[in-house]
Amino acid sequence: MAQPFPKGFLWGGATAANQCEGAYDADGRGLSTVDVVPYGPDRFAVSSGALPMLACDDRHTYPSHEAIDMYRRYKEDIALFAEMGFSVYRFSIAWTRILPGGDDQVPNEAGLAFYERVIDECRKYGIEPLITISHFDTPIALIQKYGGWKDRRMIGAFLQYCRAIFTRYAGKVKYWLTFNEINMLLHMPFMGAGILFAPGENETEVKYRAAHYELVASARAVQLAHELMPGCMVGCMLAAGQYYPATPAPADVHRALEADRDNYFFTDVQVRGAYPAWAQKRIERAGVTLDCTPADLADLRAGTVDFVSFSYYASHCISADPKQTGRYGNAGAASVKNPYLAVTEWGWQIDPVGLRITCNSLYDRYQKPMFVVENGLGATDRVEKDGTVHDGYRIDYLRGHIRELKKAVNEDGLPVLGYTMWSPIDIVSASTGEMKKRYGFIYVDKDDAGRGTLARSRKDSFFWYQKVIASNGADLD
Ligand code: BGP
Repeated sequence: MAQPFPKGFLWGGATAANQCEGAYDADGRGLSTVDVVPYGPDRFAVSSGALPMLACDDRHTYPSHEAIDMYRRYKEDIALFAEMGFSVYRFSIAWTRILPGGDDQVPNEAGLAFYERVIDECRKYGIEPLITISHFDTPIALIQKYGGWKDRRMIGAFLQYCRAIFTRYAGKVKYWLTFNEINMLLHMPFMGAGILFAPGENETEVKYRAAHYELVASARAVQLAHELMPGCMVGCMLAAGQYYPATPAPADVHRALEADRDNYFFTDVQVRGAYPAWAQKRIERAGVTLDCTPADLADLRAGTVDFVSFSYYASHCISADPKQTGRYGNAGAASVKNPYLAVTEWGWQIDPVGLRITCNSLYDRYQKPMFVVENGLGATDRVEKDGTVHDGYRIDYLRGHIRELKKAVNEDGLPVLGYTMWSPIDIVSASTGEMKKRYGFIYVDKDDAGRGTLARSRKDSFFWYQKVIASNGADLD
């Protein structure tokens, strides 16, 4: 049999609260950005902040309100994860289940108790929880009060939330991530950071300032986690995917370097503890003044992360010629068509080797342990008469990526802690709000119009992943 991954490599899957839990107003939960992002043509305008929406209305439907009802079905779902052999499950905590108003002095006990039950259920099966503290999740009350991450006071609110969950789950959770895909703030300011732009406002300035506050909040959360939970490991989380130059023309190569830096802007600070010179120059050139205090700089230095986690769905390709940009890439990342790659039904370029390249680039830059916390294929599935789903295309996608990841680990010698594919169970798509863009090993009976029994069933890929895990990645056939 082929070589396995190193002993102790963690296998599992990843989800986000708003995309699977539903029960958006149950047990005292407060409203959050993701709850007001509708399904349908207005979705992108709301996610990006172009169309302000701070409450739900009757004209739209909101997929997160019910999602796949994992809030009530988590036991059944975790049992299925355990049946596949998961050793890790990445999920996020909804900020507003814990602090409904975003910065309440007393946390909501029902929210704390819910996640404690989820954590205990994982532990029952020997599954390590990996928790995302903020996954596209800004409390609406804090947008009304402060304008979301535009305002420095968000740092204090975030830390209050962190203190509540760190105190409660200390000793039960080792792995934490601060902000999911922190770089998405640049592309989806509302969904990523609760930002709405006032007419005439300097959008670049607002985004850089918000990024700074999130980076300081992340660094302070790392320090607090280390203080309250000795031995825990806190990671940053980047929407990754190497940029390739569209041609070997030096201008294209330089453009690709700059595009990668849009992402490294965040992780360079989170991993190395300071803004690199090129980032400072970028900020200056954009005419932006950061609200950055000496205490912030000290916090950034003291709160560097323990590991680097990232999502990888696709590589990107870019040209220096602005006329040649397109939208082949994951949400928000402009990319021209790479003629060597096939695309998914949603136009994301499929590039398993790109995962190995991305891992190597991140390690060459940071020399920190890494964690692949999202990777998967969104596809339309067909349910056969007997209820089976033959999703060989999903198996092919994952097999290709896991094979390349194995080369990164076994041949390039990179320290990768684990792999949590996205998403082990069908959930609401973050970019489109669809149910039909399915990622799961587990099929959920629900369609885009909200119809269905929510019953769960095992696809072919379920049994394939079970075998992959049982052989620690040796058997990928
Ligand atoms: C990432 C997000 C996830 C997720 C995934 C797949 O950007 O962290 O929340 O959903 O992409 O994207 P989508 O659901 O849009 O297909």
